[in-house]
Amino acid sequence: MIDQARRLVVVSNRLPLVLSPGADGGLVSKPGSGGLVTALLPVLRDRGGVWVGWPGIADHTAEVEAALDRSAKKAGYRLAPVALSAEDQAGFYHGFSNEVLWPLFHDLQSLCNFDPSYWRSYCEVNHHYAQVVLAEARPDDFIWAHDYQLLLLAAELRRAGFTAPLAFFLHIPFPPLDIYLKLPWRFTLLRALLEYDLIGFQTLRDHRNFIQCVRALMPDAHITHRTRRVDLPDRRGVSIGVFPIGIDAAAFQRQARSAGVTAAANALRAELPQREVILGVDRLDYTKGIPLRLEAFRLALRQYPELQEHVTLIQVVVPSRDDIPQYRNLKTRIEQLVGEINGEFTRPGGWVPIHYVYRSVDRLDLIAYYRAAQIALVSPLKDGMNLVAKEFCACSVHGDGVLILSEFAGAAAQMQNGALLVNPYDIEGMANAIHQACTMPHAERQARMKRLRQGVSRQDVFRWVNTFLEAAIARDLDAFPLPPDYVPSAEAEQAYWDTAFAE
Ligand code: GDG
Repeated sequence: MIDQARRLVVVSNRLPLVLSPGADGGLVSKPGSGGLVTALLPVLRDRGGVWVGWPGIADHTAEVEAALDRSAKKAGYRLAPVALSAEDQAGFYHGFSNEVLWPLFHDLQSLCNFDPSYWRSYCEVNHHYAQVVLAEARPDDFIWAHDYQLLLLAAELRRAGFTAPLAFFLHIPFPPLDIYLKLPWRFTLLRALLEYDLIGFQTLRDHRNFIQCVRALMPDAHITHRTRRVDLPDRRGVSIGVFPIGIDAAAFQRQARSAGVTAAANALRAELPQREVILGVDRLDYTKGIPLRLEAFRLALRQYPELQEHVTLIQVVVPSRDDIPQYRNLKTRIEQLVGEINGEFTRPGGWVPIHYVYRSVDRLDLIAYYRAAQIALVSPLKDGMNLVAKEFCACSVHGDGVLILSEFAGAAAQMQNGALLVNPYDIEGMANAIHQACTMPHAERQARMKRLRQGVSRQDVFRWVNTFLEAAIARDLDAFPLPPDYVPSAEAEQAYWDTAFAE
């Protein structure tokens, strides 16, 4: 489909930088630091390319253009801004993307607001992104679009007669048929998605759900190659692949060992002597399962009193989308639970069971938290992948951390052999897993973490980018091994219940 010579055009909701007012009244830009940017940077530099997205500022001015030009010179690739008005942001981003697609694709249909004006705005803004791509791209470029904000982009580009190869990666889950069916625009959206040439999902679960929707809703679709190809009359075939995203594991390891992080982690540990530090790090989001996690921690302290004064939960919550009422309510609920739990258990000797941090922390402080913690508690109700789980393992440089991970995080498929998997709705099961992690023999911790660290290093974000681009070159995906699947096992569950209630 593509060859090595093609330029790469990346399209995502946001450009990979943050613009803010500078001292001289102009704008200064800070390059984005996420794994996606790090991994794509060498590819964009080698092949040359463009990144298309919203610059993060509502008013599109000459100053924005100038700041982007300066950033592009430093970055080594072009940054093409999509100008969005405050109204566009409200309907397309806050509305359809975050109040319809986000909850629906995470199986939380009751939180959806299917406002028809949101849909119209989503269509218009996808058209708008397509116009910028058309202005920037050459016919022999390769276009790689990212995530749920751009499901209609390929259809918009094809309508305009654009013929270059188009690929798409969905960072969040794809829902099962019964849930997808609730979407009033289900046929249009699915047909539009199939205008891409390659669609990548995080896990086999998402791939299975997608194929199930295509089978049910598109009787004219022909599904072949062990469900990795969909053909429709009068269209070119679409390849469907599974590409679990990774992190820049080497960078996390290097930074976790650096002198600054070591000192910060030691200082944190010194404040919490003789305690197991359990860590939770999440954006403020109802999909991350924070209230149920706090309830499980409370139950663990009640059910296993020997844990009291010996464990501390550090919960970092990063503010996000706090203009949506559900997010504000979630914050109130979290703060109420933290207050209740600290009120119930805090002891005069200085032990406070939960240290609650509600702000964004800088990257090195985050890595210091990862390194200082012995246990990470990652319990989303559903998650495309969950990078926090992988980052914790990369930073557990002594190799003795324990990862408690939701079986509904995409990461569970790759990490099931090392993590303690939990059902985030099962408060008792999570409380037992907390106890199990706190009392796990050192040798078992090391054996589990070794497997996890090997996996995270091997399947890093560079491999993810390369595999995705290779899949885009290949005519079919038969040569690409499928990643492991995760399905709960009845035997393991029975064994768990047997031991949980054994005298
Ligand atoms: C979407 C999908 C999928 C968090 N707090 C701070 C901070 N972070 C960084 C973490 C991590 C990232 O944010 C969060 O990534 P997640 O994967 O956990 O979640 P989403 O933001 O929901 O991402 C998800 C991902 O896309 C990639 O495909 O895994 O399933 O929902 O990298 O380190 N970084 C800093 N300070 C913080 O306070 N510097």
